[in-house]
Amino acid sequence: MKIKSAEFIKSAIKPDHYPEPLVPEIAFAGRSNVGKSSLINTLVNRKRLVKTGSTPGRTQLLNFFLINKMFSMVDLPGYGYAKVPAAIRKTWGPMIETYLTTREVLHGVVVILDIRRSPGKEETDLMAWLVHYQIPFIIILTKADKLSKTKQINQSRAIAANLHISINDLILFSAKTRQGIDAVWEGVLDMLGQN
Ligand SMILES: Nc1nc2c(ncn2[C@@H]2O[C@H](COP(=O)(O)OP(=O)(O)OP(=O)(O)O)[C@@H](O)[C@H]2O)c(=O)[nH]1
Ligand SMILES: [Mg+2]
Repeated sequence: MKIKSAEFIKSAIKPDHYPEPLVPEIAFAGRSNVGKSSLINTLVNRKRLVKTGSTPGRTQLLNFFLINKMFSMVDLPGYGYAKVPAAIRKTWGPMIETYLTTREVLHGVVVILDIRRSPGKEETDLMAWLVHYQIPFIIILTKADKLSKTKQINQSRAIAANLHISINDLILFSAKTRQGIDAVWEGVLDMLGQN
């Protein structure tokens, strides 16, 4: 995918603040610190379009980015970070849930898992929930560079078994080496109906 433009549009919490629903949208979801923002930066070839960081809970709002003036990527706040104050944490679930259930231009979700971890309850709940609402999604195993090739395969097998899916339904990715970037783009364009 040739990126001609990638622009930050706005941050939002409530539907009133979302951008006008003019273009199809793809949302990026996953635990805090898993690498959602890094994945977006890698996909659009920009080092700092989206803020990333070593402090989990960096992204706290829904952030909308317009790509090639054609579709949007929405960076969702990470779930499951205990150190975020309870008051903020309580608004996160509803904020993400409202977005996912009401956004008419949402075409699909990129669910991001850390290749080194077994999926937790938040992750399996999210995917069950996406299935329930018939929202298309793809699953990325990121930070693949942290494991040897053999371990990448073993971990993918274990995660696929855990999720009761085929290993072919998992896309291995690294923001560091750019491994898997074409496969991620293919999945994203598929959800946008552009393949
Ligand atoms: N080695 C390696 N590090 C990564 C990769 N992706 C992200 N990271 C690092 O992981 C940390 C978190 O990355 P972010 O992209 O900010 O994660 P996030 O999911 O957006 O985090 P929150 O916004 O806090 O939910 C940063 O220090 C990144 O540099 C990857 O593929 N490989
Ligand atoms: Mg982030």
